[in-house]
Amino acid sequence: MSREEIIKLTDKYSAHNYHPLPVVIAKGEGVWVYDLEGSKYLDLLSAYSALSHGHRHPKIIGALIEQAGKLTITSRAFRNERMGSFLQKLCRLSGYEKALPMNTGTEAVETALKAARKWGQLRKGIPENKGEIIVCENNFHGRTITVISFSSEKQYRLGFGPYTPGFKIIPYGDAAALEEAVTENTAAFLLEPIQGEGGVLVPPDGYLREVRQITKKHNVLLMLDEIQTGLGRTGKLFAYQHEEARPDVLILGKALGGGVYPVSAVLSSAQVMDVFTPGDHGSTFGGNPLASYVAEVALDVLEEEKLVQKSKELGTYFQGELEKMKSPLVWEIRGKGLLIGVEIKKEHGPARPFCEKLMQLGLLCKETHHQTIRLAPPLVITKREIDWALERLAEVLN
Ligand code: IF1
Repeated sequence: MSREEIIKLTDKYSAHNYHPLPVVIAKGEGVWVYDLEGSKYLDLLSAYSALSHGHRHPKIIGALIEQAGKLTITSRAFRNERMGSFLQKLCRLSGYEKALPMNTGTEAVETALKAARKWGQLRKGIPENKGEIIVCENNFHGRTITVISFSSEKQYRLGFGPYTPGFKIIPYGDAAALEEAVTENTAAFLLEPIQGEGGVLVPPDGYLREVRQITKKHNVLLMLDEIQTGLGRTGKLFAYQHEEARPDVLILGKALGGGVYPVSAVLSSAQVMDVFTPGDHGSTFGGNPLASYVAEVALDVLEEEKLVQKSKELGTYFQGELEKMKSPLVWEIRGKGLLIGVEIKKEHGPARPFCEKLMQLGLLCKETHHQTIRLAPPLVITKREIDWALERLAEVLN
């Protein structure tokens, strides 16, 4: 089938909940993807950080094939040999006592919200149905009814009511607003250390540290959604480490699946996690042996290939070179490590046409929040490949 035929077929049968760029990707390897005609593109989106290890990392694909030849899904009704060792690896790496494996990011967020509500009731003594969870304006935590119930983005909510109650929205980056919003019924504060979909928004220095102090003082769980920022994306293993604002609950997804399989997890202390008893919560696929082995090996690769360090060094380089361009079209360049947002000045129109031009030059990226081009390559990218991207970015931005 031709590109046009595939697009037509897809649009005929698929719900129209996306507006993708008109490229049909047929193959991927490392930081490169190839369309049907074999033209190559540098992947600067990495499936929104899910591809931190690059496309089809040989060791991760090896794990997938090895496990697929043996056992794939068991459900949690039985035990499998892989889940324990995956969670041990994850807990050792992160320093948390317990983990709960799920599949998608949104599910892990829902899991954290359930943990927080039940913890609030059982451990903090919040009356039944009175628990509050504070979140931030401009957040993105997923698409389920509960999660969109506390979105501040009109489109994510419109038509999907009635909404789940129990959430309070405060401005992002404003610690005083948190102090003000906390009541004796507050169970948790949930936020992203850097707002991804919000436009790669980095909060002011010291914000996370302050938030850590405030939540501690009021016995409120600090829950960080590091689904996008975690596992090296921002130049630290976890973005909270930029300020040592270690959360009580850490939510991971995307890159945890090594770019091949959806794997998410919630990490916490035994004191929090033990609010879950058999039957309280679960998932058919969560913690399955295929997922567990792939994720365990993905964590091995992260360490072996020093991807966190690479993200830090190459991210600094990439951002520095973008700054040096002094593009008259650019309002601001933001981000940490290899999570970079290039905001186009309003008078030059939205970011989408820039992404379309970049695509024609062989760079795949995606706009976010109208004005911002998100640049987030796989962490396995090399300096030479970044230079290749910079040449093309310069062509479009100058
Ligand atoms: C889409 C955005 C990114 C996330 C954070 C939870 C989730 C996400 C911080 C949910 C997911 C995705 C969803 C995807 C596009 C992408 C995205 F532009 F929509 F906002 F990355 F910035 N927390 N983000 O970023 O995880 O259930 O999807 O596994 O098309 O909706 P999920």
